[in-house]
Amino acid sequence: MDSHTTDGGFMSTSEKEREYAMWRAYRSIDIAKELGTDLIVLWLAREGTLCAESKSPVWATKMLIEAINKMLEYDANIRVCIEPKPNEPIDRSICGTMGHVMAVSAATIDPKRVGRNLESAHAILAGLDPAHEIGFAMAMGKLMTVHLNDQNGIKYDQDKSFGVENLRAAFNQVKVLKENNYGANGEYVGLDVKAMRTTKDADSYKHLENSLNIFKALEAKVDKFDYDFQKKCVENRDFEGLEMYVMNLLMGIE
Ligand SMILES: [Mn+2]
Repeated sequence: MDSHTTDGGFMSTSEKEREYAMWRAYRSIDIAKELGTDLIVLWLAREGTLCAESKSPVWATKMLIEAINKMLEYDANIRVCIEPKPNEPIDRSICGTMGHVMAVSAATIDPKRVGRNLESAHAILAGLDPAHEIGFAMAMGKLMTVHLNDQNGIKYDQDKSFGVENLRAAFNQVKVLKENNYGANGEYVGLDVKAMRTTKDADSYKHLENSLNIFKALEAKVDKFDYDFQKKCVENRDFEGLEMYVMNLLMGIE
């Protein structure tokens, strides 16, 4: 909302405003240090274009890498955790998916300190499956934190309660996290969820409770998952059977 960042931060077309964005990034690092954390989540809200011809995507991508390098240089311990999103509030973002994060990370001066925060809704907005985005990031050792929520298709970022739109996709997110023991190294799984516009003040924590309860219920479903049956289905190439098994598990039909 700051008037300095109307046209973006690190890739604003104004040099003065790019300097402001760096000042704000350094201040955030100072605050992180005060709070005793080394993790900075970078949600690149306005880093992209509203008018496609207003800036070169080549230049803008290089500006982003340069800004991250400056942050890495400013503090030798800070880790930069990019939360990619393909659009909104910007029309075309520069760093939209896990693949983009991998490439940006590799181009910085210290790739081990640059990783990703997966948000379920942002993956869905990019037309991708959140569980696969989680899996890809984990395979690359880049999943620094997770923001779970849900999203009804490709429209504005909804931050719905976890699992309320696509229970099977939510199940698979919990499954990939549990199977790979996510959290064993102190990582957090967060909920990035918003109350519905119609919610009364007295109910304003319900969406958090609901998300947590759905997560826990899906954890119990993952614990019940019959890996022997899955193996048999895979050996017999009976994926219809496996799919129906998953649906029955989720519907509570034993
Ligand atoms: Mn988020």
